[in-house]
Amino acid sequence: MNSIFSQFNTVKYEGPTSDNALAYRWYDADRIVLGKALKEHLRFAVAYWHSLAMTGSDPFGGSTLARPWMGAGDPIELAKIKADAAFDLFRVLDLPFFCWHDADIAPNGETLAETLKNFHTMVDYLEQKMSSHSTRLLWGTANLFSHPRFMAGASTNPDPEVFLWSAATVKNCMDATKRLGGSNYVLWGGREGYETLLNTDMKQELEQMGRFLTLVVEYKHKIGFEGQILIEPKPKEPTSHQYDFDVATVYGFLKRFGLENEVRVNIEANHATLAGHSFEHEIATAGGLGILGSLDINRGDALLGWDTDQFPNDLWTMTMSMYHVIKAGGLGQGGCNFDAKVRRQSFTPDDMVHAHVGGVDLCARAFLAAAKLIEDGKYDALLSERYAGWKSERGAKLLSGELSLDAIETLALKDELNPQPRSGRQEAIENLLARSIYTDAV
Ligand code: XUL
Ligand code: CO
Repeated sequence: MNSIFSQFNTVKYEGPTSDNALAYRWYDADRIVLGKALKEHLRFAVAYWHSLAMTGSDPFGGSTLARPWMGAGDPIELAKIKADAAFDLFRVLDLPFFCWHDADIAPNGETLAETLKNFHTMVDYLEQKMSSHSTRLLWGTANLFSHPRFMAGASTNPDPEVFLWSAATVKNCMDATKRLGGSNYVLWGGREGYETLLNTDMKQELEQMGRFLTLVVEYKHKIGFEGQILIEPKPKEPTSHQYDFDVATVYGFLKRFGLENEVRVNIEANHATLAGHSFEHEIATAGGLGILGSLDINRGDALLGWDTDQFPNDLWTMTMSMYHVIKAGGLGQGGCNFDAKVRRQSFTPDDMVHAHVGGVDLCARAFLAAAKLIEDGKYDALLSERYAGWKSERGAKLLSGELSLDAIETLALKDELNPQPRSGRQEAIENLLARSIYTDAV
């Protein structure tokens, strides 16, 4: 079947010295690193919404990416042409996973029943395509933000009818994710937040959101879905305040509703920076809390304050992010989903391939550099030296809970304390990391 991607051969690994622009220079999928193949550590996924559904429009101009499935015609037939192109792109990139929203793969209908019928028609079609392709589903999700009915939120909407619509939609998206063998189900709170507190009963809305998530977790167990349920934090955009602000806020929300052992997080790089954090900060936070689920890979523009969703190109940041992923025990059932889009001037099919090749290689190179850092051990040694006091008998006793505040006072006076300042060694650490990261890990 011909598609806009048929002209491209499958991208192959050719090593760092290759000058073929459409080759992987770092992503040697079967290479064993830290005891496992690179492709199993990274579990790359293509995002259907950016790579197939995006039109290139922005607030100042219309579509620039004229794709064959975007013209006039029968909406289901066009969705099938889009799906054919999607699987052709997966073939070209040779990546193991993809992700979708319901609205990316199937057209909306006039009613809820018609919308769900369209959706299941397309899930059948994807199932058929997956039977002859190796690409698997990393996660499915529901688009509960684009249609005007969601303008004041989905589960947090002041109108319970929108809650009903959203719950029915998520139930169907979870059924489809299970049917297609998905590893995760994601909830990004598109418009779960507010534009102004002046018209918002925040306490009421958070109760609605907690109830909604509880329903999702109950349904997961009811149908025996073995994937992870993931919340994707974001602090703002499209609303001025999103309730799932960052990893720490999401953890507080999960604790409040008793869901901290049921739900993990899908961390997106550009969402982290919008929250005033780094990507690695959010990963380290989730790792420390035991809720790291999956990653949405992209980058923002340091000069712009919104979610530009560009493909990543910063080796330092990605290496430190991968370092914290490894320290957290890896991505498990999660993966690295390219929630990234080409710029609106990059409208040719080869732009889409170049974008993914660069992103894949950056992540693979960063993972190799992080693994090298860990195997080399010098950085970890500096860190453990800094905290060595806490490994001593006295340090362990302080954390064990056996000493009260007044017992600690007695101990402090008896020991004749005289703590000495010690260097934080930031520049020495930065130099050590720079030597390690920018020296090719082949
Ligand atoms: C929006 C975003 C979404 C989620 C899935 O900023 O990241 O695409 O990843 O709904
Ligand atoms: Co995302």
